[in-house]
Amino acid sequence: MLKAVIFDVDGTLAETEEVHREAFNIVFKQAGVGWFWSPEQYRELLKVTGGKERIRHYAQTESMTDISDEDIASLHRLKTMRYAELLPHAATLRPGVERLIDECLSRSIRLAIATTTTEVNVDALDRAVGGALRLERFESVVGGITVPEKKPDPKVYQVALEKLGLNPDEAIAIEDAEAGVTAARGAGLRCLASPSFYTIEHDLSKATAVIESLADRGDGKPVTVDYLEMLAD
Ligand code: XBP
Repeated sequence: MLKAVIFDVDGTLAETEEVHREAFNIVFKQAGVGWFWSPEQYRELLKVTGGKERIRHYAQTESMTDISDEDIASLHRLKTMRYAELLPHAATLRPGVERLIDECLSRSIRLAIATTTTEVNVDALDRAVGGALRLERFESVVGGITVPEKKPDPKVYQVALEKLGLNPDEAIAIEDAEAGVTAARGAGLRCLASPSFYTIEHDLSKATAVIESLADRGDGKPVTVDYLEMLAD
């Protein structure tokens, strides 16, 4: 029986990756490191999950071996601040997200978040969309600070399940990216996947089902709680 839905954030709740990219680039410019991530580059760089990990990976590809963990942490801290400033001008929830959250709440389906992004970014997203996420009704928000092991590691989903006190067969994950699907499946969860702007070419074949969006499964019908309950491995 379905008791909870665990949502990914970036690309699943909202198309936020362009905002992350812009925030990274502003901070790189201010810091004078001479880096700029184009959308094409960023598509590749997204294979490295987590902002700090992405910066470290890029520094290595640029042969910048003397960059310290403190330098990376400082760039990332500034990027998180910049992201929160940019978000209100850019964020809208993806189609069908608000409707599904409302239906879950009205049917006593519990809600949680499992993301690699920094936890404060989830609050920033809820504020940017005027509280439409209903974040105060989510029982747990597990992110990259709580769980340093980033997706595709299943840890973030395992911790979300622990916090809910549920077995994997009592919940379902909603994801947009290959690493996220791998993480959810690794934790034993069913996983509904809906590709986003940056993950359109990802291999989502490990998902229980792949749909266009939460508003349109591909046949014009939205994702409902009944549909989620029906999804089985
Ligand atoms: C997506 C990510 C994140 C963001 C950056 O996370 O890979 O790393 O791009 O976030 P998810 P931070 O899809 O799991 O929400 O800079 O805060 O790490």
